Amino acid sequence: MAASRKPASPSTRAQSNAPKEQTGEGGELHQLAAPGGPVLTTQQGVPVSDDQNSLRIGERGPLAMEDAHFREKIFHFDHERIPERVVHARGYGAHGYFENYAPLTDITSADIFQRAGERTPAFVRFSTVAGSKGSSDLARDVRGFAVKLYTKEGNWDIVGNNIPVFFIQDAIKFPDVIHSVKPEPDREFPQAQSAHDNFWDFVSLTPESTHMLMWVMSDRAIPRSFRFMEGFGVHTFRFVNDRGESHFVKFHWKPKQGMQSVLWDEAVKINGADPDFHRRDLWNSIEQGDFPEWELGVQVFDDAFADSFDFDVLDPTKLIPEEVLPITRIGRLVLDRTVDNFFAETEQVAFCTQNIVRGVDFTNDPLLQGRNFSYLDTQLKRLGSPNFTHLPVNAPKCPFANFQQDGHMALVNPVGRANYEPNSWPGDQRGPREDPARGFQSFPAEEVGAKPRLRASSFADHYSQARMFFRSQQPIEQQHIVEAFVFELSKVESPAIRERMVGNLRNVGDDVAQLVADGLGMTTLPPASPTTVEINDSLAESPALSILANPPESLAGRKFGILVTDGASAAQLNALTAAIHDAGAIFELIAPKIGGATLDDATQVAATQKLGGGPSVLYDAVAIIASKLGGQQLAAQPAAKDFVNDAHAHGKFIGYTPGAQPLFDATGLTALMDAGYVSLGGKAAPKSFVRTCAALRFWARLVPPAGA
Ligand code: HDE
Repeated sequence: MAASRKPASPSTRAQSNAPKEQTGEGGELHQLAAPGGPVLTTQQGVPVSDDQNSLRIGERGPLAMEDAHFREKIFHFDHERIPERVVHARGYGAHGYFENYAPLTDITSADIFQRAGERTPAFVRFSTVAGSKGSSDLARDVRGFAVKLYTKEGNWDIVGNNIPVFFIQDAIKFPDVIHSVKPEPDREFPQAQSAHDNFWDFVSLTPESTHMLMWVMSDRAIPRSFRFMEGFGVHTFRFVNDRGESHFVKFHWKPKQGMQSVLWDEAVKINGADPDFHRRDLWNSIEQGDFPEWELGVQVFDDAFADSFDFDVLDPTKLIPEEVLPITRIGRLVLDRTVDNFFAETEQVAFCTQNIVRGVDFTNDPLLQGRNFSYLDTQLKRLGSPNFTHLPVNAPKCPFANFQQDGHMALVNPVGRANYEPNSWPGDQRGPREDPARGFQSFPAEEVGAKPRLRASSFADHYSQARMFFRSQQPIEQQHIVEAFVFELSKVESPAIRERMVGNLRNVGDDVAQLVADGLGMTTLPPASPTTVEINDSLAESPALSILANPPESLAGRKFGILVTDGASAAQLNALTAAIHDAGAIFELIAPKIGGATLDDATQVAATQKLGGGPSVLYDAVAIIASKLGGQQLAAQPAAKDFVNDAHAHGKFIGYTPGAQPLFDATGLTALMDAGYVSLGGKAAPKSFVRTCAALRFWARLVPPAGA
């Protein structure tokens, strides 16, 4: 795998000045500038002689106001923050490119789709929705999947999520759903959690959220990595071709790495062990040259399909099953460059749903229409100036020119006399003009009707697809959904809210409602909530909606945790790491001490984690390569016991050498060892262990015995 390379940072703290020594008042040496390195200066370029002490009157006296360096430094520090995003505050971005497979001229005039093999630069930001900027990555939540494509005819933002439907049907309810999920306003907790009264109060009173709730309670809401999740444009958009013909289109991002999620107990523990689990994973994989990749898929359809489909294609609480309308893969998105500066790029990137290009257009999805107001508005608040488009991450990479001018921090300042058009100034003084041939065209959809404030009757079915989603899951996935409802509703203090939610779930299915009610200790099943339309029970299952029904093709990109001790077999360790490498996976060594271990052939291996700092929840599979003495010592260490206990409880594959036996004895696991435990003895064993791990979990261990 080739290592990634970053181009030199466009801006730098370094100026080319002579080397310099800085000394404090008493002549004490604080810092030696590297030979040829930069001199520290103020923002005005004045070299600083002492950055350790402020100017004062007398040795122990007050500070002097005239200390401009001190005041400038503190002033700037005081203003380092910009408002965090009101939603999707916690996120992580990376650069890459989109590569188009084949010309789509028939269907869209979008320039990006006109030529086979052409690459368009891209920036992607993944996020959680509810938590603050510093919250943990493994919150149960929807993930944002926002893609900015710097096309030759302007920037196109596909601001999507990892779930293809949404909580609400009308943008006017967005402040309500978000207020309800955020920390409660009087107490400002819980952080980054939907498991509290306000959220469940709102959603139980908002039946249109039921389909989305099924997704959010499913494993989709606790992805193993950004790399292992799907993305969706959610709304129905339009593709418009050169002849002005429109087709409807839905966008999908399909991860080449396959889908994978963690278990809820793992999520909770990962949040403690590594709150940056997802961002670290993305950063590391790109830095290691293992570039994450998604294919862009489209479902393209016409009015006739829209009219015949079971639901309104403008309703963002509905999806079109792949089995009903297949997805065509039209290109790939590759992330191959980490950011140079988190603030400049990931924090200041401004996605706007209204950023579309010629060949793409909106539909009347009321959520999309509302978003088109919100995003521009929010960027002005966050970035503080209409000139946020001048920031490098937001600026188009194609030429751009207009007569907009001035404002805070204008970085692009046109020269010349004309700042209006039409004008009669000659030649290059006249400035830009429209291009009727290549300019953006809105599809001239016909719109007629009165101006009511209402919800279309075609949006009224809130349960049929929720039921279809549940039925499309594998039994273990259904079990996880039920457990998530039980967990979340158990955090709800008000019994009336719990009952109302179970009443809604009865419309998804009495089976799921009963299981949740049992989990909550309800003695009777509350009555089903009233529905305005009949639930369509004949929707076919959609296997594409299940993660487990669509396992990854390989182990590539997965991570092993290998616990080693002093005296462990070098041959076994080397055979295992070679097999992991061959599978395109990676590993970390965990040792009782961070200094590493001395193997039986006297080689010294460095550890990535100290035992306790690298719990098994951070890995997809684990192995214990221990000497006899090493295993006995591990058996006395709580962190080693947690390592194997958790690996067992989470259905992980566990490779082991005979030295690990005392640890299994000490934890009581010896009696529970199943086919998910693989002995690493024997020449072919490491390879076959790694092959076994491709199943990602030994699911049989997690399925409760029948009748339990
Ligand atoms: Fe957003 N959303 N949203 N949203 N959204 C924002 O814009 C909003 C919705 C999504 O990484 C905000 O820049 C309204 C659906 C992503 O920077 C804000 C409605 C979907 C991101 C906003 C929705 C999304 C945002 C906050 C209801 C999936 C993060 C900061 C109509 C299709 C982008 C910002 C990033 C961010 C408003 C619903 C996805 C306030 C009013 C549906 C991925 O403008």
